[in-house]
Amino acid sequence: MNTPDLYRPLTPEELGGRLSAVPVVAARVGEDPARWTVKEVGDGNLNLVFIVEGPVGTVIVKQALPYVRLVGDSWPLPLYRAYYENHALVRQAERDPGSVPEVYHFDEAQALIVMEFLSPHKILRRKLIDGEKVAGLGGFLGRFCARTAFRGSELSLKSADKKKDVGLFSGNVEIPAITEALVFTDPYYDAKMNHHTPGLDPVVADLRANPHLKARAQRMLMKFASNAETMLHGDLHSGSIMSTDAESKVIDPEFVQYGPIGFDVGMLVANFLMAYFSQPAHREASALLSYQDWILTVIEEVLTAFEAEFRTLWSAERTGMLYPAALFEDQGQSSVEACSELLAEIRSDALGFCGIEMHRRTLSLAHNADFEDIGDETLKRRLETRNLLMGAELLLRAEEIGTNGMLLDLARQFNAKDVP
Ligand code: SR1
Ligand code: MG
Repeated sequence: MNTPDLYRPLTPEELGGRLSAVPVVAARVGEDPARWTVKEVGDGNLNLVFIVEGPVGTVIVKQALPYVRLVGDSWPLPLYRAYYENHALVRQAERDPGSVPEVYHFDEAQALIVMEFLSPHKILRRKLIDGEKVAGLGGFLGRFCARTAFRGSELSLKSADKKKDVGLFSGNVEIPAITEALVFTDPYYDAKMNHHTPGLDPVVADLRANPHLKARAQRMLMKFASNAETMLHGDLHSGSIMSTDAESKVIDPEFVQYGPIGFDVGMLVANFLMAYFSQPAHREASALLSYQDWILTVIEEVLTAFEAEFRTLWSAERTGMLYPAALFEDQGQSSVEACSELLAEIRSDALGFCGIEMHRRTLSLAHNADFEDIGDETLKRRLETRNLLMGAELLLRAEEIGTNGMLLDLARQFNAKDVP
């Protein structure tokens, strides 16, 4: 674990001196730090991020700060999250090769990871705001979710190995606590750090006046906190994905924890739905419909690829203690129905998590640029209202929305909803 007294947030000026002594970094960037250019480019909620460029090549350096960058040092946050992020990246690379940046070096004392510089990749959220398409996006993300979920669970892992891993990640306490509060609870009451677009008050009041909806959100929180089904990314939004026009990578798994299989895929779909609902503020009318349709296609591809890959792994890699062949195939019985039933449950969980994520990004502390970049407050409120209402529908009726067609129809209905 880290040694806090050795740690300090590094400046671009001192980074070269420190990292050029690490052979693997010198080999990637160049031996002489005097010829390095270092820029701090972090614009996320938590960390420092440096681009380090030299005569040989470029790397990314991510260093955890001991507090929440978005809020300041009044909200301390342990540095050990970098330790868990490093472990998560290693496991994701094993479970879905090529899906995450390669890690070159991890310095536990400095809470610092040196990794592959992705270029010409852009943060996906920005691409969606700018109206850019990414070939193969939905398939890649659906397979990533299925592979990391299946291969990180006792459907695949030996029970003892999985339990040991649950033990390792269970030390990451404060990070899940952020999600437990900011995502699952704060949107549904007047929590201290909440903020929302002023004209949303009546819609927000309706949500908070619905005990059934709040009970559903708390039930999802119970699953999130208690169902250690697999190793999650834990924060799989469009800011945790970098893409070119034809290739994508998943980054930033510092919110890693063991949790329910449907969580990552649900968060992902929520972020595509928010991109979808926010589009009228970002596109000319002539391009709006076709780009919104493309986003819906991506959602459909995520869900289809997730299910198809999960079924493939079920047939080929079901080597763990769950649903063993001894109970099915070895007795001449198919396990296809068991797989379908499990997938239906995962889907319903995913849609519940999806609805909650749509709420928290509009009502809780950490909003997203899809809506925050909208200058016209009336338009912002109208688009956020559609998003909030669809989120409630998903949370309340997750089990009933059994097909992707139903989900996309619902999105189209709410997108067309006349909001004063
Ligand atoms: C205080 S951290 C706020 C948010 O930033 C991260 O990216 C997570 O989404 C978290 O909920
Ligand atoms: Mg992040």
